[in-house]
Amino acid sequence: MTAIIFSMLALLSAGQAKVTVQNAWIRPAGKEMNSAMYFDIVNNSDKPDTLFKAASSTAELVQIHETFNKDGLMGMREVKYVVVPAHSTLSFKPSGYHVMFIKLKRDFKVKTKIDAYLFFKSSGKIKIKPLVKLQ
Ligand SMILES: [Cu+2]
Repeated sequence: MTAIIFSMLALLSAGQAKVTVQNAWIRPAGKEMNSAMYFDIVNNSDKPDTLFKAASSTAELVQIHETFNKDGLMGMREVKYVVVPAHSTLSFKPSGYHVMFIKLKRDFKVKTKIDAYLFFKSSGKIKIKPLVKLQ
C-alpha cells in the first residue's frame, strides 16, 4: 500500500518544475528610498521554470530588474520574466539581475528580515525572508 502511494506521488511531481530560493538578502535603506534584493534560484527539476513577478508589502513598487552596459555606461531596466533552465542555479546578484524595491514604506535595518514573495509559472508563489545586510 505504501509503495503504491509513493509511486503515485512520484507521478504527480514528475511533470512539474519545483524551484527553491536560497541565500536571500536585501540592502539596507531608509523609508522613501529604494533597495535591491538578491538570491539564488535553484531548479533541480528536469523542466525550466519562469519567475514572472515579485511582491512585498514593504515597498510602493517591486520590479524584476536586469543590469546592462551600454557604451561603458551601466544602467538597469525592468524585465517581465526570467527563465531558470532545468538542473541549474540562477543567481540574482549585484551588477546582474535583482529585485528592485521602490519607495520603501519603512526603514530596512541591518540584521532584520523582510517579507517578500516570488511568483513562478510552475512552482507557484514562494515566500522568502531576505536578511537586510550591506553585501
Ligand atoms: Cu534596479
